[in-house]
Amino acid sequence: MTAPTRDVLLTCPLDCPDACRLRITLERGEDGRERAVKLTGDADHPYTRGFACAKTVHYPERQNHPERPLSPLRRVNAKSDPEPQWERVSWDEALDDIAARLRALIAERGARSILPYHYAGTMGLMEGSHVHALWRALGAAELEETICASAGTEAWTLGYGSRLGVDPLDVPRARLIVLWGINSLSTHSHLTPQITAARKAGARVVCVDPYRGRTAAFADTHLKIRAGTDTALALGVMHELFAHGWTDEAYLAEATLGAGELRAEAELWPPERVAEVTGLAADEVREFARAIGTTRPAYFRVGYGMTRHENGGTALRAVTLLPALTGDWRHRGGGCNLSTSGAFKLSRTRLGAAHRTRPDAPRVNMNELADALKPEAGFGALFVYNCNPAVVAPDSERVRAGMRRGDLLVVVLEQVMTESAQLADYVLPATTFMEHPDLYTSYGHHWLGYNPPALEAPGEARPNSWVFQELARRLGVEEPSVYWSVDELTAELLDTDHPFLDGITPERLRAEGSVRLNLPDEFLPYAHGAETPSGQVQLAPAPRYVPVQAALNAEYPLRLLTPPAHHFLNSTYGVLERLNRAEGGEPQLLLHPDDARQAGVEDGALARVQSEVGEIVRRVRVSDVGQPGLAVLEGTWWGLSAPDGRSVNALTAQTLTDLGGGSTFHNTRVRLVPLELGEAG
Ligand SMILES: Nc1nc2c(c(=O)[nH]1)N[C@H]1C(S)=C(S)[C@@H](COP(=O)(O)OP(=O)(O)OC[C@H]3O[C@@H](n4cnc5c(=O)[nH]c(N)nc54)[C@H](O)[C@@H]3O)O[C@H]1N2
Ligand SMILES: Nc1nc2c(c(=O)[nH]1)N[C@H]1C(S)=C(S)[C@@H](COP(=O)(O)OP(=O)(O)OC[C@H]3O[C@@H](n4cnc5c(=O)[nH]c(N)nc54)[C@H](O)[C@@H]3O)O[C@H]1N2
Ligand code: SF4
Ligand SMILES: [Mo]
Repeated sequence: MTAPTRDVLLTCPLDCPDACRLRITLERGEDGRERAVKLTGDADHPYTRGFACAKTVHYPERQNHPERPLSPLRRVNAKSDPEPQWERVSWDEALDDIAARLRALIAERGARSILPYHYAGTMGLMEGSHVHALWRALGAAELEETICASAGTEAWTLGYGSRLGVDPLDVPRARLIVLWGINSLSTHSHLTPQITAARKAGARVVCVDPYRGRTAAFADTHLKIRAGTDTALALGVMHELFAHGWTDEAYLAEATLGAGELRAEAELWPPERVAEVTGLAADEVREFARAIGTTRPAYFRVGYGMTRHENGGTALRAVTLLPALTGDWRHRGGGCNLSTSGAFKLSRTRLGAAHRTRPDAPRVNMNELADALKPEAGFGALFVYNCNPAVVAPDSERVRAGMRRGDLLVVVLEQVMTESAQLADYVLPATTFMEHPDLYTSYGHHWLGYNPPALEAPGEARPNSWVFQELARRLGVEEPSVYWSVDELTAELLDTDHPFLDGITPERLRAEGSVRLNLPDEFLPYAHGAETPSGQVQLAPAPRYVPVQAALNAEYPLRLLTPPAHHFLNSTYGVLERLNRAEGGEPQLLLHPDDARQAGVEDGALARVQSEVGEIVRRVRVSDVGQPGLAVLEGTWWGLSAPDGRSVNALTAQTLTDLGGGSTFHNTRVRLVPLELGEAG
């Protein structure tokens, strides 16, 4: 007899632009409980088009993982002991004790000595965003969520205001597609069918990336740019656009401010100078500019990759101004996309109790967690959820040392025993997106999603919101928004007159599950101006190319990129053996043959990779994917998969970007030292 099954449709909660509509098969076991057994994409969703990515198809395995924490755990040995030992405790015991310790801390040093640490493990508006309300109501430290998108966001905002972009379903109309600093085949895989449709209709695809990853290999042309030099390339393209009269003067006059200043800066960048800085050939620059200047519509898809350098905000701003010069914003399918999130004009004033943010609360840039965990910074409690800082935050060895402090209360609310959870005093078991209701926006398309709870929570797993409300009660928090249900939050968020949300009621959202924003059929967000204070696309001040301070030198001759891996979603799937194997079983360093010779390491050998911040050991793969001087380590693997048990972020620094206080994960300079024979690492 086959077990009874049913299918449910849910939005993927992960930090990925695609926010897919998933079809999940649930099967009732002999114990009477339903479990997810299969996951694919909803064939009826116009953007998801029936497929899930190579990683999330395995989500059920992650959810049903035998080592998933299903009850609160209290650490019984010291955090300095590398082998954690746990005892199971009840929710009441855990929450009573945590609340008592927080109360004592608040009495002694104020709520400002509590540091919440979170990012986008779930993109849910309730479980990801609104749950911060507790900390604001208490007056805890305010975490600046800068690890990913803040440099790009600020750069975009300077030029255009809020982040609107080309409708992804219009991409097949483009005749030139430029994928600039984005590995979209891995990180935004549902754009691929749109690009392929454009290509079938004659479009050319150009990828600008320092190394030949999946997307560069897929493109018709790969511009193998030297990392951190995109501003120079963008200015060089502008030079050619102005010189050949390829700019759209009518658009510049009507919709932009500052074209004269930008032109003066671009005149300093003839292709020969660009070639020197970027390592590309002058003719490659000319040819690229000609394609951009003479092909309409041209669609630019930019990613956050190019922003993860000291000068990354400016780089992104320079690139995103190109479609304003060509007037592409007036052509359906033309323009640019960094993120579509600005189109979700929800009423956010009380989301996460933003209205209760205290101007005097200490602010912590999340890229500077290593510093914030030094004893002298004064924090007595760290509360981690939706995030795995021991692996993903820069300077991760110092982060781990801080978490091990005996005088710091560390609570980790998690679905998995991550390396951060291993460093906790308390691990609290969290539910997954199939087990709690939530609402989802997207940063790659225009559908708003609602998920009902599809499965009963296993064991004692609880939603973040439940945990925070239980703590709030124990701490005497009165702020009403802390206690909202998903229905109350939905009503609040949809309580707006913005035309993009016209006709989208909570009832309709719950009934349909996935609802397209009420955008005009022909969505040309910047055809006549922008959402800046002037109402115009802001071209001034002109972006200027500034070389990174961490310049390569004899001591540190290699630039290290650490971009996402195809089979991972940040560190979310690190627990799955199957996906670790699909990525090659261990993280491997891609290195140019010239550099391998120079360093005296051979293909397949282990080597020490040293930066100014730390050291790791990795196996080397010799390959000409990039220019000489470039090294690549794909994926934020769990340390335990590496030969030395260390995370790649043992090498990266807290250095911030020029705009937005962002992370600089691709900015690291390193050197290689061969590992002596017989040396274990
Ligand atoms: N499979 C998979 N998908 C993911 C993720 C994942 O971990 N795995 N993570 C998700 C998240 S949180 C995010 S933020 C996105 C990130 O995805 P993307 O926006 O694609 O950003 P990155 O992958 O960091 O970088 C993209 C590309 O930029 C290149 N790059 C690095 N430095 C430079 C530079 O100076 N100039 C140029 N032109 N290119 C440069 C890198 O080599 C890389 O190929 O992906 C999301 N999707
Ligand atoms: N070297 C290097 N480092 C990087 C990057 C890089 O390119 N290179 N990328 C950076 C980027 S772009 C980002 S966005 C960050 C991402 O860093 P993180 O935001 O830490 O993302 P994940 O590693 O996916 O970890 C998210 C965790 O949240 C948990 N989680 C998911 N849903 C829930 C829930 O409902 N409740 C609770 N309590 N937990 C939940 C998951 O189990 C998972 O362990 O990493 C950054 N770090
Ligand atoms: S991770 Fe991204 S591509 Fe994969 S299923 Fe989720 S939303 Fe879709
Ligand atoms: Mo990210």
